Amino acid sequence: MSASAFTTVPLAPADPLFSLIAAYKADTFNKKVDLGVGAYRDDHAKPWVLPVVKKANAILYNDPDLNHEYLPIAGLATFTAAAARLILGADSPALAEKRVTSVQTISGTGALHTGGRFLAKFYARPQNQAVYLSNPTWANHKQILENLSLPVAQYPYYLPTTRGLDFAGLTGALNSAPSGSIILLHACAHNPTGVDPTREQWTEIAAIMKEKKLFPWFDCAYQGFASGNLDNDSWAVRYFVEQGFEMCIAQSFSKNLGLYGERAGVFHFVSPPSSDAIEVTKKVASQLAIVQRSEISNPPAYGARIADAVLNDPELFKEWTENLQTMAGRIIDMRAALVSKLKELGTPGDWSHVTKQIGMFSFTGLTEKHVAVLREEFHIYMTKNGRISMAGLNSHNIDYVAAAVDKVVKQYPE
Ligand code: IK2
Repeated sequence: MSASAFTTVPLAPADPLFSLIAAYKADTFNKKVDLGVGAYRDDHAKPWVLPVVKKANAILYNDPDLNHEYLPIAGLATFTAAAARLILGADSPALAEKRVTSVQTISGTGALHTGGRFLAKFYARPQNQAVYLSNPTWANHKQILENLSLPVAQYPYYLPTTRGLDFAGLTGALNSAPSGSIILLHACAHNPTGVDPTREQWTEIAAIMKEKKLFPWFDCAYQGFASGNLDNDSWAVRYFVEQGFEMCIAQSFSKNLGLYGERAGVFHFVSPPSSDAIEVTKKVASQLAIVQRSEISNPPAYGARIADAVLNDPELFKEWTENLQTMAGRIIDMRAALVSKLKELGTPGDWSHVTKQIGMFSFTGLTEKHVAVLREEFHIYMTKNGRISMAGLNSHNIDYVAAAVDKVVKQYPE
């Protein structure tokens, strides 16, 4: 007989992405390629510490006043304020009217969790309306929200036939979602598809959501990564604010500052313009503080200090925008290179979606079988759904990857 009270605990499957990372690390083949993890790599497949982050690090290291005291419950105020200006725009009416409250979180995942906890506790959903997630979406969305007992539903997003946006499906779902439903939207560089709505489509999405009284919740993990321009990549968020929505934003600095392991993120709540907006915002801030205190007490300091230094120093900020262009530019070059190599090889299929898609990922359309063979025979790692992290490609492995893709697609036609 077992001595444990937990014998009935079911064995959970390992996280697919982190298992993929571990399998890649354990692979000893010298030409192995990691197209799995959504983390930027340089042209030698190495993690890239942004030069501006190195500078900010040096400033912190040499600061005689730096200590390791607790941050306030809501985090480093100069960082969260700069983060709000970054996503909303420095001239945002919501900021001018003090309708925004921001709390530092354990990166984007923490921002989703904190936001979800707050919404589960305080957002009135008399018919138990769901949080709608795009189909597909970042796998962790569902898991985070279900852990908070928030019901989740899906809206169509991706059309395999065009490898683009299923706009009719998306707008159809918004039109039929019960009023008060929460709609989780990727602010830019949609994960996993790399497919973003155009500005005209965002405008239409906002109009439907306004009419149907749907609650927007933006997840922004890739600002600056999609187009290389921070303002362009937050256009949708700013447009929704301009339209007077009450909304939430989960913001991550993992990718755009390369601070993956430092866990720097922010959750923002924006009240709609109204005579009691400041009061509502204050009340929300007070409750977010309770959520934070009870869950993590106060957020981690180091990554936030680095981000703070970069965001608040005009020279470092300028250098950051150049670093972002280096990353986004290399990814865009790799998209073009992959398509051109596949065309050269006469690989069956139209690969133009790879250059049309944007941000860290491409949803290639490779099947599960292709993915499995690429891994087993060629040691090329990607998620089962055929998503590739474009940053895993470089001038040294692109020929190898294109030739392997060509081979499997020819060998196993869809
Ligand atoms: N939201 C989205 C849409 C994300 O893609 C991520 C990061 N995902 O990166 C892993 C991968 O898919 O390869 C996050 C939120 C959360 O990011 P973090 O908690 O690292 O800031």
